Amino acid sequence: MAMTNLQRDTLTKTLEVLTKDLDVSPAIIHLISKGILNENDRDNIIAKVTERDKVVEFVTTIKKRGTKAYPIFIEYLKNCRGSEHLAEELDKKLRELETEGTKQIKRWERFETKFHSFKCTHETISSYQDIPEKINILLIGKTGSGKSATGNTIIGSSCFKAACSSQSVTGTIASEVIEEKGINITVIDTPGLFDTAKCNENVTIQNEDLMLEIAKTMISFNTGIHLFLLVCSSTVRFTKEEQETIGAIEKILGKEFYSNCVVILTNARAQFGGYEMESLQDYVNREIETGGKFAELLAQVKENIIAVENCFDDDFLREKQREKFLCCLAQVIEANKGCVYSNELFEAAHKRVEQQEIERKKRLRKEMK
Ligand SMILES: Nc1nc2c(ncn2[C@@H]2O[C@H](COP(=O)(O)OP(=O)(O)O)[C@@H](O)[C@H]2O)c(=O)[nH]1
Ligand SMILES: [Mg+2]
Repeated sequence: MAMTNLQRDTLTKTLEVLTKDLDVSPAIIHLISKGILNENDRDNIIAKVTERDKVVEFVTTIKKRGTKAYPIFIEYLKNCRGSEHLAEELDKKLRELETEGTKQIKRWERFETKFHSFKCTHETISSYQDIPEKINILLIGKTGSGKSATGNTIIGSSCFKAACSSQSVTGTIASEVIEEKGINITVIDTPGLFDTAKCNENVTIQNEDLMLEIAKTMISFNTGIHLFLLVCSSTVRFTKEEQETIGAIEKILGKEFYSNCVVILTNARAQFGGYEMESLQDYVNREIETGGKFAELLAQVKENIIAVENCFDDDFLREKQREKFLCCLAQVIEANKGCVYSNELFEAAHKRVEQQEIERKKRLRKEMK
């Protein structure tokens, strides 16, 4: 079994003191006698020119030698005259990292219970057996809702440009592909749709042009869309503008899109993250009880809703959230039994947009007469 992350991190964090005080030759002999290192390893270590580089090579090598390597090395340090303090340093650092790790896990668990309203049957996406090997995810929503940032959370790096202002950064449709534990995930980011729900003629044309472009792009993907992520900011009230945005999306894509739709509430930390704040589940329950427009949307998407924090400044939280987020998405895809928003549906959407365009021109001609 591989050395644990905790053991490896301890060695990394104590490398400085090891390079100063470790006498590497007797340590190599001891670890060879215990079957941790071999002659080849010794030659590689000794071949390094400086003492410092020898220690670095030694530590790098034992990190790859399984869980037993660590306790055997510590035991050696404890029993080797003049190296006892190194054993103490490593013990101290390991305990420090352990406490830190426990704290981080607790912190994540608190966010996890707050951000998620449905249970996942597995803890990693690769455990979902009944999902396709290729998954297409399309991000839609208003500019500034956090589509690009959500795309980055899914991909796990800053591939999509997220804005610092409310201006739309994604000028055209952008897509990124990652391979996640044997599953190919394509994330498609779109420019701000329906930025203003005033629905004046220009905005309508912009939206329709964009939907045409999306439909065309989708038709070029031969597997259709598994998930539409309808991105809304959790800190922005679900106003008439939000409703109209969704209404306009529905008008173009058809009601069928709800079957593959998950509502994503961004900026989750500000809305649900605090100790005293309500959880996403409480929020959903409250909305359903009140029975407004948001409750209608929740019913349409079968209460598939996830809160996400795209701006965690902590790698651990980012990774944990990403893992969980991917599981939630896999869970929805599995529950959908692989059903996709197909190319045929996109073609129908495409035709609807074209038809709307013809009617708009007719209307304009009439008005000009
Ligand atoms: N604090 C916080 N800021 C976010 C979150 N998601 C997006 N943002 C910020 O909101 C702004 C708009 O995000 P962006 O992804 O560009 O929105 P888009 O126009 O829908 O693509 C950017 O400044 C993001 O950094 C989030 O979950 N938390
Ligand atoms: Mg964007």
